[in-house]
Amino acid sequence: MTTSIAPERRLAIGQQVEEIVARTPVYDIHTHLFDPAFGELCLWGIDELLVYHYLVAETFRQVRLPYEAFWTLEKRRQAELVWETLFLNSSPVSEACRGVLTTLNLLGLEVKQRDLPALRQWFSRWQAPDFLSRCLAVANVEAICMTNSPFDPAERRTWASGFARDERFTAALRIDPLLVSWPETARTLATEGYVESAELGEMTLSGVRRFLDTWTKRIQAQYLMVSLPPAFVFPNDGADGRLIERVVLPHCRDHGLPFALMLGAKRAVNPALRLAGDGVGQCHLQVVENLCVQFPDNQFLVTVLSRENQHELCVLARKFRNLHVFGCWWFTNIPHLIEDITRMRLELLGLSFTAQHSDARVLDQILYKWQHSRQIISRVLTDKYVDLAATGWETAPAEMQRDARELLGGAFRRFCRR
Ligand code: RAT
Ligand code: ZN
Repeated sequence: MTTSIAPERRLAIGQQVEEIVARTPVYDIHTHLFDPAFGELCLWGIDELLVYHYLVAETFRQVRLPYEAFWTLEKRRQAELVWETLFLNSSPVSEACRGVLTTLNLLGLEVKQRDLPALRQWFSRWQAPDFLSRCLAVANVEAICMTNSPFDPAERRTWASGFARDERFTAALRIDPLLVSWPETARTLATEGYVESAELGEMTLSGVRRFLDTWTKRIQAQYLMVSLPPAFVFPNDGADGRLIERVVLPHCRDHGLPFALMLGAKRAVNPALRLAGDGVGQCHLQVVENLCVQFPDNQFLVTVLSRENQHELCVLARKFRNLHVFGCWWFTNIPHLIEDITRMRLELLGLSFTAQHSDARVLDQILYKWQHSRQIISRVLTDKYVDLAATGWETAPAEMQRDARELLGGAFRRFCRR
């Protein structure tokens, strides 16, 4: 017999869940943020918020300015153009625009003034370390995983010079160039003495393995990661297929690290938009099935960019415990899709997934990304607890807290410890 739940009871459950989810600290498992030791790579402030590539893409839809003319502008001027176009000449209803306003609001600023110079002045009073602590506190984020490229000269300088790690930042080893542009990458590895040629013989394979060893240890990587295009298939006889099978997966097994696959990003659909020019396509999830079946001793973290791939991915995760689904990535990080995807995951996977990652590139963005996602996660969890209550099953606050921890980093940590 199911009971119907009185509206007051539903409201009380909702409030309780909202409080618990807000109080639960997050481990933000995929971002493009950096430990402050990386200096200029560590982005924050109003101008950086405004030139976020999500907003740049939206601005180009409204202005007639040639793409190249935009890129020659100084960052301040670019930010002003985005502000005028998306916030003053139109209502900022898109998720990326709303995000700027949520962020400013959470920092205690009056958004209704629409006063960019005043906003700039407010930010100019901050120093990076204090601002970092403020953002982490307001967003209730306890740890941030960076995306670290061993191929990026700017990053390499900091790793090479050595620095005291800020414990709130963890690292992930990003290896896209190794898999998506092997011939060029082989040349880079050759100049560093890891390989002699691009020919994938035993010598080269063990050289690449040494390269991954060095970097995994240097940055204390929590996982290896790559983003692959929709057309990617595995297994395959190309360099990417062989490198994954012969180097990346054995390396991950030896180090006990998951391999994260972010699938479905179509790079440079419109190259003139630069970072804002990537698109989406459905990926072949047979890839994930093949990996999980053929490499049961490896662990895979997977997120997919296409909405159409989400259900199939969930079903796969029911079949393979070496597969952990995470986040609502990039174009799926919008309220109605987060809600849909989170609901579906809870219904198919229970609490054994990571509900969200911020993908923040600008520190301040963690405020809005987590505020918006927490609201939705709370709403979906509330519905689930109400459904349970209708059967007579009462969920205690401590149990709700345990569940929220799972979704916001706990399930990920356990998966990584396996
Ligand atoms: O969400 C983003 O900012 C994208 O540009 C990408 O960084 C994507 O998340 C990725 O990691 O490839
Ligand atoms: Zn990313």
